[in-house]
Amino acid sequence: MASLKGPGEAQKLDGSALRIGIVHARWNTTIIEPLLKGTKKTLLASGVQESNIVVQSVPGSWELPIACSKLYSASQVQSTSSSTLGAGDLLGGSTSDLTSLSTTNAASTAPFDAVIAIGVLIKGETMHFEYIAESVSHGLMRVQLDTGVPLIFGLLTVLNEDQALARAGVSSGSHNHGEDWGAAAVELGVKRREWA
Ligand code: DLZ
Repeated sequence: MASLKGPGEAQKLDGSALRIGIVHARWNTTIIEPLLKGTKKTLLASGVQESNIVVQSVPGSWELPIACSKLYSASQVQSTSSSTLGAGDLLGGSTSDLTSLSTTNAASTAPFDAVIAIGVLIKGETMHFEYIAESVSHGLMRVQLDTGVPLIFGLLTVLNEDQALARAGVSSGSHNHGEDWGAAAVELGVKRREWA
């Protein structure tokens, strides 16, 4: 029987023409890594070419809105110039720690069809979690509406590590939410082209 929760039946969409950007935080890397893997797995299974997936990282979730905004606007500039965009270009920052999952030298120079923000916020003893979760959520929505590029919300806001592991497909029998984020990016990327 289908689960009550979740995104419903997967759409069978062709992502082969899409270019997708991913920005992930490095905080809670052991959770981020499987989420990133799950996201890429669905993108590739939907036909997105590996060379058209650009992955960059930032220190923590707080930095996701500015990074997604900059990554997208850099891809718009790139589409009208000969400059290249790869891991490490972002905000003049450093190369992703998860370099084995990162893709540089994207084949396409078109603006991204969708951008996926991935972060994991785990509640601690202070109000830090509440401030970051709310600000980052609003920030990502603002970037999405201001730029017009679909920005997939891959921010886990969990109360403890067990909840995080259960949403990253790490706990036995659990589902990797990254797979849903990849599917959402393909669906919204295809729809964005139809809406244009
Ligand atoms: C400082 C901090 C804390 C305490 N917790 C998290 C977290 O659970 N998840 C996350 O992605 N980032 C965390 N950060 C880092 C902030 O997001 C940010 O990177 C720093 O405050 C620097 O701006």
